[in-house]
Amino acid sequence: MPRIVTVGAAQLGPIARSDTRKQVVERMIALMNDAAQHGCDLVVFPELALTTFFPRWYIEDQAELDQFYEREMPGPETQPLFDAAKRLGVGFYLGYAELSVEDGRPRHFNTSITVDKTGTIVGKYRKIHLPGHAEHEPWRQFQHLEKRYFETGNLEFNVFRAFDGVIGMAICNDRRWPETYRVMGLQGAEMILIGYNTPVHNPPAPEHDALSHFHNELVMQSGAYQNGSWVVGVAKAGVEEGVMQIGNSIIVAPSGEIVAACSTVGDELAIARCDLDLTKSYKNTTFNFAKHREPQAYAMIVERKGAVPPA
Ligand code: ING
Repeated sequence: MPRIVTVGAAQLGPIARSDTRKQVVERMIALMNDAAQHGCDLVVFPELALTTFFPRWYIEDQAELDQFYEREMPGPETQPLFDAAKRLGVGFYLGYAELSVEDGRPRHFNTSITVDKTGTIVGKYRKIHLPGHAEHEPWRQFQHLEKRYFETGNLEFNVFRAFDGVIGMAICNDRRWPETYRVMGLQGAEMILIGYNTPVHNPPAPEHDALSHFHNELVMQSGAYQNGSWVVGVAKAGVEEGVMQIGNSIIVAPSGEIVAACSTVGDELAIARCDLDLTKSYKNTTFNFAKHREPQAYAMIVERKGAVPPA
């Protein structure tokens, strides 16, 4: 019996600072309804999907800043998403800003969860690769203060069983780092879910702006192929509070081929029937880690003192 998971990349267009969570959740449930009508088992929403991408601003007032975080999941405003999952039989990946109290102190994380068809949270992840900067940098057209507003994730890269397969999660900048995919690939990941908010313009390297779609696809296609895994990448897209963010949401097969893509920068659902057993064609051959990887060799190289200094 083939293990087919029908996945909807549920891209969101811009979310204004003034948009309420109720308004955003209604947009998300509309996408879930559409997904259910097309037989989806799972939809993937973007990173920080409940609010505008607030790290673009330098916000000094902690109370104002904390308004962008969720203190509970589900909470009153997000419970309708969990109800919809159960009603429709469609699970979801959700990215959000998490404010929790741990070790007796407030903790702030850029977090994602996966919820199954019964409306149960089956996986949680906190973003490890936090891009940007921690201090106000007025020279930038817009800030990218994830290093100020979030702590480095403390839940590692884990995989979990759901939707009849082995599922992993990452968030935005994580997708640019090969280690993200390999750590989950070594745990047998068959599908890696990733939400992102990616401005076209990268102030430290404007020469990369024209390559933003190419780099987005490159990293997810290579991560998928080199670990024999499906990869689903979903954007918060469009001009959001004056900042153009890429769309380019895609579903990538273990072959590295893009099998579904969004073509707008608004709310859009791109759907693919993903055969989880297709992963075996790569995990059992080219990327049979037990047969072909040489971790001892890598360890030896890593042990060698320092890198060759650039010319
Ligand atoms: N956003 C961007 C991302 O990694 C970025 C940051 C943009 C890095 C462009 C490099 C180039 O897609 C988040 N939220 O990580």
